[in-house]
Amino acid sequence: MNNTPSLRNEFEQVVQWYPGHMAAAMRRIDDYMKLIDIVIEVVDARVPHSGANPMLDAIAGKRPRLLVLNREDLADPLATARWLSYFAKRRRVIAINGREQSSVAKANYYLGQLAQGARGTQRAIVVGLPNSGKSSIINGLLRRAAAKTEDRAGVTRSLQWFRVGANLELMDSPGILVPKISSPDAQWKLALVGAVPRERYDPEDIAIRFHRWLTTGTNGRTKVPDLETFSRARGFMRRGGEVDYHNAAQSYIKDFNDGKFGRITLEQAPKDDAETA
Ligand SMILES: Nc1nc2c(ncn2[C@@H]2O[C@H](COP(=O)(O)OP(=O)(O)O)[C@@H](O)[C@H]2O)c(=O)[nH]1
Ligand SMILES: [Mg+2]
Repeated sequence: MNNTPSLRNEFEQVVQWYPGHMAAAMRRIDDYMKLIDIVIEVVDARVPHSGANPMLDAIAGKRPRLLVLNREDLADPLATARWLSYFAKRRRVIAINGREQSSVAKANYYLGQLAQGARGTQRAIVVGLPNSGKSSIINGLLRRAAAKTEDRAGVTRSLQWFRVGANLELMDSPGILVPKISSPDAQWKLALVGAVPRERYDPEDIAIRFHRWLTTGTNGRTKVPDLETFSRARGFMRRGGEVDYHNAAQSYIKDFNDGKFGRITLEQAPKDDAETA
């Protein structure tokens, strides 16, 4: 048998959407916000556009905000540099590797600046899509933290705050934002970077769409194998000689996220009108 990998959902939703519990999570953030002075938004540097949820603008309101492009180690450095200069005109932004303490320390520095000059202790929350690196960054920030601060009157017991700067406290649990997966493009990209639960998509679809995108963008000159080549090279065979594309695709996606295909950014910064005007 000579099966080939195929797109199951060429004309359909790539991701089976799950609005219910995510909407609840968004409402919870809205509740926290009353206690929050500073918002730390974590976005995967490989999807700076799709990895953000524009609803955060309304949720955060006028609060000072730090945009953290995380996983810079997996993103194309030139693309990240362009995103940084694009965003820097609009807000405070840094690119970091959330797994490295020295890198997270950059966020510490900026947060200190945001809190400085404000009256009284400022309270910050980390928000972002699932798997964007929120917990890693919280852990990084808390590593230097003093002991837990006491609850303020009227604040629910379940929320815990840690002092991370002279007049800055951090909430120990993150706010989870809903992915805004409007276009099929945003859907496969968000699934590929891990922002969508596994049971919500077909990994074959994601691997195939990614490689098709890569091939188009590089005029076919990419060294990244397509799913078929990858599957056969890795020996993903079922009994009877059929290729097991499903499991192969899961490994493919894992390899992408382990950086084995190189540093790849899935979305480029828009050309800035301000620059050309
Ligand atoms: N390569 C890389 N991996 C990261 C980075 N930040 C977080 N991770 C990994 O990504 C996964 C999800 O991170 P986590 O902090 O749990 O994300 P959360 O779901 O937003 O809390 C974990 O395996 C982390 O080790 C980063 O900057 N680079
Ligand atoms: Mg987490």
